[in-house]
Amino acid sequence: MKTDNIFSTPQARTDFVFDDKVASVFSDMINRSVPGYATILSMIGVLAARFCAPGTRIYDLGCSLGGASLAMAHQIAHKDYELLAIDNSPAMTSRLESLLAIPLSADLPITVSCADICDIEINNASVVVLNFTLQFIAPEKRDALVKKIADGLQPGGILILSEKIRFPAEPLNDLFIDLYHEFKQAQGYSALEVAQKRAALENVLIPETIDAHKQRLHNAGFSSCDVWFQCFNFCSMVAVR
Ligand code: GEK
Repeated sequence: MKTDNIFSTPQARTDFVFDDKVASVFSDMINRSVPGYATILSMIGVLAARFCAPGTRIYDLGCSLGGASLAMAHQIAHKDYELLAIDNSPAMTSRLESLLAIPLSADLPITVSCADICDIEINNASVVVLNFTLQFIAPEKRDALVKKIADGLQPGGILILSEKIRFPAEPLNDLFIDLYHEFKQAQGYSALEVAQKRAALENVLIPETIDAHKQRLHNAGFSSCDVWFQCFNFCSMVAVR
């Protein structure tokens, strides 16, 4: 795994993008930046194994290098499903295609597409995954995307929604952000790397509160939803159609 040192030297502030430089170190970056990432992936596999009905589709929206897709494909016992892994970064999808070309992955029912998830159709789904992707979608497009997912899911199907979150109480919000920065330094990132990455994400990753997510899921037609994982300002929810 190539080490992420993208923000290790002083640089002019620019908005974060999922380009080739990021894609080349992405596994290291996300493992050291999202508390509980490996656990979340593994449990997405457990959830998918429970909910993936034969003859249906799974959508991994904003799949990056396919961490969630691979966790699901390795844990679902049957092969009677189609897993659509979608990302709008060509640097990510081309790498994922190469990863899937190895003999060990050859019979996994995964199809990779490079597309904007706001433009695709979703139908006959039993499982949809937005693992730290909705936070990068423009806030005004989020309601329509979540509604499209709800409409494309079969009754009883699930959306797994993982997000960086913000807290309504300012002191608690500040505390969790501070503890998160301590976590990043414990993962080997310097104070400069933490500060420069934070600045680069400021206009790009827009977190919302858990209540705002629950309200949107409810409005979209999900019958129930709740948090199944949380660590500081990172959480994962499951919503049942
Ligand atoms: C994982 N889910 O490892 N359409 C498609 N993809 C998009 C869009 C869009 N409109 N906007 C952003 N992305 C992955 C991790 S990373 C999270 C997801 C992170 C993609 C973007 O290109 C990137 O690959 C991904 O969403 C977000 O389980 O880096 O914190």
